[in-house]
Amino acid sequence: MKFKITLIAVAILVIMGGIIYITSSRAKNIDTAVSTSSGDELVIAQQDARTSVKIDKATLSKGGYVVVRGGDGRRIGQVIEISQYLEVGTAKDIIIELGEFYSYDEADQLIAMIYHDDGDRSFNDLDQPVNASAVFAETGKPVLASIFEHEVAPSDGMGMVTIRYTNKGFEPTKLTVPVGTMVEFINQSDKEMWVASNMHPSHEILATFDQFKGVEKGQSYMYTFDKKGVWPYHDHINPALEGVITVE
Ligand SMILES: [Cu+2]
Repeated sequence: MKFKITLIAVAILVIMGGIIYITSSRAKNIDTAVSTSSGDELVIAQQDARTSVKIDKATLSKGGYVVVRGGDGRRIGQVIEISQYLEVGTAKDIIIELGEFYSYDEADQLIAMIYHDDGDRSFNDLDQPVNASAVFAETGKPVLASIFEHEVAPSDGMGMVTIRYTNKGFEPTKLTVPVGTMVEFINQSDKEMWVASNMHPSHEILATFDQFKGVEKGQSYMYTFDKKGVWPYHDHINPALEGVITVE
């Protein structure tokens, strides 16, 4: 009799333990689901943002980056600088140095926003911007959704110019364009193409002019030249193949 009662008591304890375990692991799953559905957020205090941008708090629902981009108040501009890879969760006090190649302009309105990594932990054009996370770096105020609608439009009536990348290299190799021109590099070669600003391998002459990865035949890379100057570039995979774009 005593043995039976003990057995029943043990059975009850095991069942209750199982129920508690299942309930708590379910609760965990629910938490995960909530945090991945959205919840990306950037918190920034008012600042000068001339040489660096300080992010007080970044909450990412997926691993990724905080990216600083240019902007003129009407549309989003180039990527200027990116943070290191950030894990899911909240990171505090991230300082993004804009680098010596960024020169402050009164008209600039820098925008900080979260990008979700595509899984390779290196920043490239497969990474998805979280537009709703975008804030102006100087004020910390949110960026209106309408600004993103103009993101891919070529600048102010200027046309798009195409450079072909063939097995012989870039054609034309020398090109002069007005400031604000979008240039499309199309890979028509049998190899991968990775367009990047000189000097190889650091690419610092025009640091934002960098494809950040190689693409196959048929794919292209677009870049808007919004800084005047002479910008030599090369294929990062085959650096002997070079070209130069003069922006006037
Ligand atoms: Cu290179």
